[in-house]
Amino acid sequence: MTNALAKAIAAGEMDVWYQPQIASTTLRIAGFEALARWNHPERGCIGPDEFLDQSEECIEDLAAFVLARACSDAAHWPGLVVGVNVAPHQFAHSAFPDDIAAIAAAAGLSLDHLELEILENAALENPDAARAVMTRLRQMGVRIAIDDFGQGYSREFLRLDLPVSKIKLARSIVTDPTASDWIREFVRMAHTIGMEITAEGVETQAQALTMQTAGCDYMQGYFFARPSPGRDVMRALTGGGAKSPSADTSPSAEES
Ligand code: G
Ligand code: MN
Repeated sequence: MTNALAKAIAAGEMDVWYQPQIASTTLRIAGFEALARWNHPERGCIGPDEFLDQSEECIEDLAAFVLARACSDAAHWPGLVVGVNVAPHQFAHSAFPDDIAAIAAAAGLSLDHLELEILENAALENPDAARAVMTRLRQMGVRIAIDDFGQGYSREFLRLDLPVSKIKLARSIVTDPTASDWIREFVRMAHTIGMEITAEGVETQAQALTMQTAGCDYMQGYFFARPSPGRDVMRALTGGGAKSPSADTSPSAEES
């Protein structure tokens, strides 16, 4: 018995879209985050926020589908990183690194072009297990990003010194006008232990400038680009650089 989500995958209704991650210093595209999109026959194109909670039992099917598709799409990109969201219980499996290696090899993607995004809570739930899996993955060349970071405005995470490549600051922090001092100090501390920082959910020119000034290495959000289908990615790559937060243009609200 399969549920609606597994059926949607089998019926070809599930798709993977990509949102650019912009390097703050060059304002060029450094990589893309892969995001599941369901072309629902009645509800239209919907994201995981709208369908995931009813489909928990098939999350592994979805994760495997997104991972395989993202790896095969990214294998055609010129040296860019693809970020893929990983479900907490996937990450808790000790066989997970071997699964990743097999999926990337089948897709023809070099492992150093893959970045796995893990929620802060999932990493903190069992830091020892997380450390073991992260260490294996890092040895294989895979990058690890902590997703949706910082709801508690805590720096404790850095003290764990997990083998993490990048921390993605949650939109709730990025859009908080009082958070810039906290962010600047957090970025400084993260850099001293070799971690990079992405600001997520950047929607305005003012936010982009603040994140750039605070030292964030990458920015992602509607100000730069909305997620778009895989076929549009190559076009974006050949189209050159990204929108500049210091350019004299108003923030874009247009769809991609
Ligand atoms: O949890 P995670 O960071 O993986 O979630 C990414 C989600 O955030 C995607 O569904 C994406 O469409 C959405 N998103 C990306 N950029 C922005 C933004 O600038 N504003 C808002 N509100 N959502 C965004
Ligand atoms: Mn993510």
